[in-house]
Amino acid sequence: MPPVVTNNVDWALSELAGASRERREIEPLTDTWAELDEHTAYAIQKRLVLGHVRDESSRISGLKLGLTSVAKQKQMNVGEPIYGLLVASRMIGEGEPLAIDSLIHPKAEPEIAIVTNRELRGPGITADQAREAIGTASCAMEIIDSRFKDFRFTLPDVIADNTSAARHTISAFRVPARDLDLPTLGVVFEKNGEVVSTAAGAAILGDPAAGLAWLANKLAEHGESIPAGTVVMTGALTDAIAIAPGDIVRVSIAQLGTLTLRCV
Ligand code: OOG
Ligand code: MG
Repeated sequence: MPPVVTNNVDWALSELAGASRERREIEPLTDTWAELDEHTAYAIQKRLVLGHVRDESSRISGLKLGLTSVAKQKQMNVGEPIYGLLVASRMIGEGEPLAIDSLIHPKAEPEIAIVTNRELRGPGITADQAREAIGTASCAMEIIDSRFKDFRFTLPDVIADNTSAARHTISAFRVPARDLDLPTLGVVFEKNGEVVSTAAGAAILGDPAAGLAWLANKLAEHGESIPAGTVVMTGALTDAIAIAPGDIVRVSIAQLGTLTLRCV
């Protein structure tokens, strides 16, 4: 129970940090703190992540979008996108295995990662402007690991939990965006050699560029922009799938190649 209202943020931070440290599920923050709002949740997210930044390896290395596809919004019963922070030390290099026992109840999801080539500062950024700001695109995978039991959460809960971000892996093969039509790129997601789902880039709000525009405009509400050279994971293209030791998950995206992750 949060002791007094002014200490709710500290209470939320200690709940979230404790869950990760001890690898245990917790109840949604809003079960106890029903008034937690989006703005406060983003402030908690920032403090949660920055609290861990002690050296270069734990610095913030990019941004991520979440719940940008209809598949994910339906799966999680949430109606709008969210953003979170990527941390350098949580990146899995290509070919490196994922240690499942370092996480609570991880799931994998296929994504397109982009790198911006100019600053994007909202409000009022359009998808056309955002598309111009995409320098390269790559095949990527995110490992999400909500701290909340059964991935049950409201929007403020998942925002405070840094949008379930646990690990991410991005192919080193970066394709110049001017050579691509992101919405029409086909996506195949496989687990242990079987296709579990398919999608196209358009799963992300019709166009990953629309996701990037949403991000620029959302950050503007907090007085922030997307600097040039920012890595952005644009959100899951399909439902996330549970993974266990021994599983091999693979994302293939037309023109962007293939990314394989081995779980141990
Ligand atoms: C929230 C994070 C969603 C995505 O790509 O849609 C996300 C969750 O589903 O736990 O990262
Ligand atoms: Mg994701």
